[in-house]
Amino acid sequence: AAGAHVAALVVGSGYGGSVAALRLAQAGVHVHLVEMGMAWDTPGPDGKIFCNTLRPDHRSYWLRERTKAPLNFFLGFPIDRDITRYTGVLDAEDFAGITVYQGRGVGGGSLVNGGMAVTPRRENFADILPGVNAAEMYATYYPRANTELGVGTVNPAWFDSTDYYQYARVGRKHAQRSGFPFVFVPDVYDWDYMEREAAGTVPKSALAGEILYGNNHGKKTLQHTYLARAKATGRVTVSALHRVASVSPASGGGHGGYTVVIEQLDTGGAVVATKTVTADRVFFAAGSVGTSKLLVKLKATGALPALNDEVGKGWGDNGNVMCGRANHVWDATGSLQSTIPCAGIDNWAAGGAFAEVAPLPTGIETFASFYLAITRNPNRASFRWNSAAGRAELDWQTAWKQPSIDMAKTIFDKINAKEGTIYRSDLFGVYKIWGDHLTYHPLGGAVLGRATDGYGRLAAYPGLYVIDGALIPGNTSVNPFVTITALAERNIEAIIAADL
Ligand code: FAE
Repeated sequence: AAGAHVAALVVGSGYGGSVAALRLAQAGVHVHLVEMGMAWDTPGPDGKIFCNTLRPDHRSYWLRERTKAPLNFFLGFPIDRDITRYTGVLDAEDFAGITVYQGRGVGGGSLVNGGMAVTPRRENFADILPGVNAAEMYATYYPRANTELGVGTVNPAWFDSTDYYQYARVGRKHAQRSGFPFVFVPDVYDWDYMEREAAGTVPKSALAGEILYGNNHGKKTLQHTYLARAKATGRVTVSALHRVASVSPASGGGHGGYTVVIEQLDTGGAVVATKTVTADRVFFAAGSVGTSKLLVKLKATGALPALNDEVGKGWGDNGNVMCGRANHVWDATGSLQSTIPCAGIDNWAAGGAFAEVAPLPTGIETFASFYLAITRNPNRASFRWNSAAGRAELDWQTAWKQPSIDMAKTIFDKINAKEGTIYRSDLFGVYKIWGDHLTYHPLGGAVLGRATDGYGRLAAYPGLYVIDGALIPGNTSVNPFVTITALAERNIEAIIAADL
């Protein structure tokens, strides 16, 4: 309602926002959680909340007339199809040199991601965030994040016997024959549930191709973990399909809090109402891209002019690059594939390459091994406000993926040489080997200790904080959400102790 006042307003309901909401509420603070995407708590006409990866409908993409699948070709043919424009769960947000995939809805990226829940090696963490006490992170905040998120690992005996991980066992064989360490990767998918899916005693999700546009069962998304506990406090109000458009000091500054302008959206993406709320504190948790875009806009348009010049900078793609390999006919990867990746190839020894053995759940035998590599890539981009166009732009260039391709080749050139195999060139276009046009892991744009103080405070504006992936300077060396969660746990604890 107009003129409403809230103690704490959280912008976005992904990992950072969910941690902030829970911990503030537990400390007795009333929280208004504002999320631009849908609530994703109501089944559609088919009885399901989310649609299947193989049969995308209007629920799949955020405001698109055509799907934009990360693997957009098969055997050289485009696989995208027309859909009805709708506030779907996956945003494929196009910038000049890169498409950035993000979750949209209550639960943020947890709604669409693979659930791979990886704690980085301590020495890598110390390189990436040298200003953060690593001993504290590994003794307290990483364990806390892992517990709250419900992280677990596949039962190795089941892994060895199920048809659904044949593709990963082929990946293991090839990795080991080339001398690479092969590791199981923890995940927040309920592994017991997956075994029951295989046994046919519960509805299938991961074993029925669900992942990219949401899982109807099995995955412990934030809706089932942090957000469920936050709501149970009775102090958290969630507004879905509401987008924060502006934050500025109320009554010209001082201690009057902040005026937050919120746009209510319909499922076609149109603004149907504009509301104004006053908040004592605002936590930016709109994700690396969402928070960066908001902050550069608010600085440039005069709403928050004293934000420092580091705002918008230090953005990276976590070194994401994808590729496929064509196997011999005796190395079939299986027509049945679990969508949940559970293992990977570690060649961090080469200076920075980890490749998850990813599923290619097409429902038919492809003889393909598919990988998402996370690599060390030093390139960083910036968000800038384009006042003529009225939008924030990112200056990433596709060619900046080359260090990631070079790193990924330290793994796959060797495996191909050993196995006598070649790269697939039909998955990302016609004769295109590398998926170098996208990232799943946007990071940075409001880097800890640069755009903010050492705990995410936007120092020029008491009561404004960043608490999401924007704090991390472009790379985590592994899949990022455990680190985003652990860092948020660390920061909110300090903020509650010192500021409230
Ligand atoms: P995020 O989860 O993106 O949440 C931000 C929320 O803010 C979203 O719900 C937005 O809709 C909302 N929002 C944005 N702007 C506004 C606004 N102006 N007003 C209101 N709300 C707004 O941020 N990571 C892993 O660790 N393991 C994986 O296996 C993995 N797989 C992935 C697969 C896919 C396909 C994708 C897209 C991502 C994957 N990720 C994975 C990345 C992970 O989901 C991501 O790093 C986190 O979700 C980022 O968390 P944040 O809290 O920063």
